[in-house]
Amino acid sequence: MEHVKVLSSSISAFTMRVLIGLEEKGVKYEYQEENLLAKKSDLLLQMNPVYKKVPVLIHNGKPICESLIILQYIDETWDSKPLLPSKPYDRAIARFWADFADKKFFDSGVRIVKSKDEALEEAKHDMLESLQFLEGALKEISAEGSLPFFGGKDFGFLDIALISFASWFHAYESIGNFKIPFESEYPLLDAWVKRCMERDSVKKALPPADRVLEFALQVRKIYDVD
Ligand code: GS8
Repeated sequence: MEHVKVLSSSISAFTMRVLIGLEEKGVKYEYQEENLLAKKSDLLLQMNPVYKKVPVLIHNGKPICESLIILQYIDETWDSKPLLPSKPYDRAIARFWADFADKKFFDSGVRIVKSKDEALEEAKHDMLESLQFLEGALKEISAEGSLPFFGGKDFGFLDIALISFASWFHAYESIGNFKIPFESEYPLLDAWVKRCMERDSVKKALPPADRVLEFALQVRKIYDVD
């Protein structure tokens, strides 16, 4: 009997990727919540001794770490319904933008949560710039919006990698005291977010926006930002 366990945090966009991936593939799993602001479990430290972070996927006792690597592992292991595109070029592009989201978009989000004044304004500017790049990527991949997803006609790897961050938009906007101009500036992303939110896998994995904000405010307090 196969056993799948996820070491998780409900507010972690990285963890949400893994949950959506498993759900899309119809894989049953055991869920273990980690309290990131308190003591990490011995199991997490043992399974991810390098980074000590969630998510970790434990498959038949063996750990896999790093959300994008886990998502690719899920895709290769349960290959009924592919998440990555079939052509090498399309796969490379999907991986490129997922990596971009982690390096650029996520980084600006962390800076919004942990900064104020000039640094906060800079972080907000960088986030809007990242969204502009993603709007352009979606325009290209979706043939000007005629296909519904970053995966083209199907919801796939890059959709999963990106949609998890939508759960943090409210926190970024509240802390940054600004409104991300989705409708006017990023209309394709706006429609795409709404479309993804209708999927059961996404609905199930994404936490309520106010819970994420509460967590972000706790982080801000710990870092003594204000
Ligand atoms: C990032 C995981 C991560 O930052 C991935 O899996 O893709 N590159 C990795 N996990 C955070 C929670 S989400 O912000 C985490 O576990 N933090 C605990 C800590 O830093 O101690």
